[in-house]
Amino acid sequence: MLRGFAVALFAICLAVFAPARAEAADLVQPLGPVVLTVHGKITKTNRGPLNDFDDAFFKFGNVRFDKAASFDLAMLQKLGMKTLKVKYDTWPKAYRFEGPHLRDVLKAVGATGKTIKVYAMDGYGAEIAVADIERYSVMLALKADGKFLGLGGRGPTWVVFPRDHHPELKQQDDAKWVWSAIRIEVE
Ligand SMILES: Nc1nc2c(c(=O)[nH]1)N[C@H]1C(S)=C(S)[C@@H](COP(=O)(O)O)O[C@H]1N2
Ligand SMILES: [Mo]
Repeated sequence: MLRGFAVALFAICLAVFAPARAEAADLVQPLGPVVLTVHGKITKTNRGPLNDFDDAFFKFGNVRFDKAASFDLAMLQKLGMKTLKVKYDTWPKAYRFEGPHLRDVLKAVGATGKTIKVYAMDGYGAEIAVADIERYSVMLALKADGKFLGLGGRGPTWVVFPRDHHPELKQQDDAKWVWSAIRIEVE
């Protein structure tokens, strides 16, 4: 009787605390080259402050953070690769993109902010409302037509909106379609 009670109590404790612990678990360490760094209002991280020597490229861009979530390609792929076919008016053809949804990237880092700023290698940055990321399933594309987006091209990541699926997105220009994106600041 007492033993049964103890077992039940243990099971309840597991049920109550296990999900909370899973939520709080930090990200794994990237094994391959880091292609995306997320910082700002996030609760899950896997690295400490920017180091002036090691993080030379970020230092060059006057980037600052105390902790961040760094992703290699495998970590981004593990968030769940989605597919999206898009033809922008000015493009020569339609592309079939593959990558995680931005909402899943934000979920993985425990983002709590209302807007994000996506920055590219050339210093370009664009603000995107988290509400739009939720509503439109905005993609962080890693691949186009089966090939990884590379450095010197539009890679390592490219923000792509499902503009052919929503009439209101058709009116929007592509200022928020940041290519060569390497950093996201959650605000
Ligand atoms: N990295 C990066 N991404 C960017 C930009 C940029 O200057 N750098 N310009 C944005 C703007 S304002 C537009 S209109 C489109 C331009 O896309 P294009 O390079 O195919 O002309 O990319 C968007 N993404
Ligand atoms: Mo633009």
